[in-house]
Amino acid sequence: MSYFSLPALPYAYDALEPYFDKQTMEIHHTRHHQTYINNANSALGISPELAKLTAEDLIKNLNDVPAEKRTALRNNVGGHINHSLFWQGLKLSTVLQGTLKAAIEHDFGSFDGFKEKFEQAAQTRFGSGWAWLVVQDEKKLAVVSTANQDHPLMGDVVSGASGYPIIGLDVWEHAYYLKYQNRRPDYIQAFWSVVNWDEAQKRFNATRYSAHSASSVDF
Ligand code: MN3
Repeated sequence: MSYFSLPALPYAYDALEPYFDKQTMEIHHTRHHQTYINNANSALGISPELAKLTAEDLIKNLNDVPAEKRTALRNNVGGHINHSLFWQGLKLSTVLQGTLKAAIEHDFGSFDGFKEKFEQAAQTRFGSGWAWLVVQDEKKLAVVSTANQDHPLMGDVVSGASGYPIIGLDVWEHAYYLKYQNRRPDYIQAFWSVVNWDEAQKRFNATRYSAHSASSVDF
């Protein structure tokens, strides 16, 4: 049986040109993401107990899954949930506004202050991993990064970072090598042109911090 399947992209593979190129998007989605799904499904095997859990349940409770499956599930359910979030988080020409904009300016001093932190996290993640904007403790925004396919919802103990992700950037070489080769900084710059701020706001709205920042003039 299969637990997870590849979600269709909400846009064409060339929709993010020239920032994220068609060939990378297609390979990244149909091969890399699909491989995480195949490996996650095969690690789950035939387990009625695990079948009841969502991808989010699984990564939040890795200590409860059988020890011999833990690493495979961490890497591959992590890969599945990270990429699903990544695809939804990309779109050309959206604008940061509303409560998310206000909270970013509040917590980082300015949008540029946030941008600098995020770029640094993405750039200095050694090897493969992700940079994230997260809400921590339902009351503040933070920039964190995780190694490999770790996800902030796995928590500090597992992934070294915690929080509810608002935006995420894949900095594995497979995400940029065809177009940018070794130039990760150019890829990170290109990301700012394709962040889906509408989706980010939607994710932010799912946190209690959003309601707090909307209702307070000087939060
Ligand atoms: Mn990837």
